[in-house]
Amino acid sequence: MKNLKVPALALMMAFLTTLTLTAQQDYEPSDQNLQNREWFQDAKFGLFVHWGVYSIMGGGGDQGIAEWIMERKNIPLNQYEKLPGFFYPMEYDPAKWVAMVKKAGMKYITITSKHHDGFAMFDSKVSDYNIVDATPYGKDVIGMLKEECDRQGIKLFFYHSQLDWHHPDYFPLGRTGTEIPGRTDSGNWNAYIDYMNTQLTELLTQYGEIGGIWFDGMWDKPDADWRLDETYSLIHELQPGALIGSNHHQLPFPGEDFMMFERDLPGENSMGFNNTAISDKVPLEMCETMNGSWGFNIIDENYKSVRRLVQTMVRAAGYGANFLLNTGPMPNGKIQPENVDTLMAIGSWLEAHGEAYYGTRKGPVEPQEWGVTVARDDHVYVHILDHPGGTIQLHGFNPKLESAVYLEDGSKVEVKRDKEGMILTIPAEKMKPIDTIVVLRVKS
Ligand code: FHN
Repeated sequence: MKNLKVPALALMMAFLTTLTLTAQQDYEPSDQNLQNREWFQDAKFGLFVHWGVYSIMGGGGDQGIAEWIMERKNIPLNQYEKLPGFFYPMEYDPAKWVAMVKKAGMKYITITSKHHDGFAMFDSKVSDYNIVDATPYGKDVIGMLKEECDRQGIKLFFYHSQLDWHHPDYFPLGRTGTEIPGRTDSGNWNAYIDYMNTQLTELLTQYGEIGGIWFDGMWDKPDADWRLDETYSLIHELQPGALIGSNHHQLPFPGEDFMMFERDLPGENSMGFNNTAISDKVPLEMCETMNGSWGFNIIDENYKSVRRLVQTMVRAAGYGANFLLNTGPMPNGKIQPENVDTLMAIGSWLEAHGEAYYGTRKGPVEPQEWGVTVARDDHVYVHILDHPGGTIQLHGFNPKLESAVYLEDGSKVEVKRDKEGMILTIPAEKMKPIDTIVVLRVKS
């Protein structure tokens, strides 16, 4: 979110509290929805995809989030509208994308159906400003991806921006994009919400069963009536199993099925907008970039290391949160090779250590500087991420054990106990560069 200062944040929070009243108050998740929430938490790891006509500009030579270029450079509306005319991703191969996702150990994809620039990356009938009607490519990249996801057993979610810098009825304007020349100076807000609901209906009826909708952008208009009740009811009526989440940085509103944290672990607030409690009612998800941008940025080489990303993924699991790792595909339709390399390395790590990750939930010991615990059935996995070796106290956790071994080689781990809980002794030579995993089998 752009330059969000503290007073603005406070205002936004106050508004969002009143918004909960208009969300889907009487919502009872269907059985399918509850099952999907379990699936989601078991699945744990997904690919976030920010792909749009902004990708052509590759961030325009600036560091920073490239999908905001229309706003950052104040590109006049009628000039930005030329971009779709250049969008021809001739190397787009959804079969390759999905195969890559599987090799990376990911179980779902969340792709931008529409970002803040208002351009629909799917076949929309309600406006021509979409990939089929406005680009020479003329194909529904999202429909193609969905077919491949179905074929290869990957779930597909849609990121959908409620904020829209392009639509003439997105008026009064919000906090962002006010300097973009050519934006509307009048408009019918309710007509905009109708338009958004029509596009959502298209997304929920054209592609078979989807994973859910990942909303973003309400924060742009802290005083608007977003008619959330209607939108959420519509989604749950069309696909009761679809999971709804919204990146409004608040505890979930009624009608929402999961809660997300942007570029911060739950409870952290390095970004300045994750200043919220952590829900214990719905599944959690953390999203993260591989460099500093969501959309493709041609100059940003500030890539996070595999070690850092795996450790963040594992730490997120220690809070009970999924990890949604982003890539910004290039305008030719290929995934950046640097990102592919990183994903393959994470995939190899997961192949060897996935037992201690997939299907787990937050463990019995609160996340610590040294690492986290996660649990599945009678197994507790202790992930030691940042520790020189020596003793590790598991505060408040002292059950009888069947066994305590290293995941790596099955050898025994020395366990002592005191009144604080269990103490593991990990010799320095047993420490792994990314994650040293101890498997505790608890006696029932
Ligand atoms: O403004 C967007 C941004 O471009 C990106 O989509 C991220 C992803 O979480 N969300 C917004 C900022 O909060």
